[in-house]
Amino acid sequence: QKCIFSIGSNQGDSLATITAAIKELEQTPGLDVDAVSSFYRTKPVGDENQPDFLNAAVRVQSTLTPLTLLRRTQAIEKKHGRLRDPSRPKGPRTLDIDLIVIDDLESYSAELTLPHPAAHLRGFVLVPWAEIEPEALLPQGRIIDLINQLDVSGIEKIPR
Ligand code: PH2
Ligand code: MG
Ligand code: MG
Repeated sequence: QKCIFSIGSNQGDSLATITAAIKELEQTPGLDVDAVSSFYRTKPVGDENQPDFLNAAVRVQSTLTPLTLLRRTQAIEKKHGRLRDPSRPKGPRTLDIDLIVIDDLESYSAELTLPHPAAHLRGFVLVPWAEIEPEALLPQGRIIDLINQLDVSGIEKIPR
């Protein structure tokens, strides 16, 4: 299957952390990274009282089950010292890897909702994704059309 991941970080050396996380994804048996977006500096969304994020999107081809993919991304997050402050669900983190879509799968399990329920509202997910897959679709529409309905002024592409 084809999967899209959104990766974010706003604590520590975010550039090094995201670069390492992509390498670790690549080293996963049954998973091939086939496209990586530029990195973007983005204004925090949700909980605004925190540093800017670095965000990127990654497309992979995988033969793993959705829950195996989720476990793998959670293990990579943990390895990078991801601590969750339960009082700040949208607060600062060293590494966040979110599974956005797997093909056109729709899942409503407690553990994994696909597509990611907020993806269509988040410029920091859609803008990097559109760079590597401009024709992509969500249930809400074409991602390039969704981007046009959002304020993306807080999203800045970092030249490679
Ligand atoms: N992640 C969040 C909450 N807010 N804002 C930006 N700009 N980028 C993120 O990755 C992000 C966020 C929760 O995961
Ligand atoms: Mg997230
Ligand atoms: Mg997450």
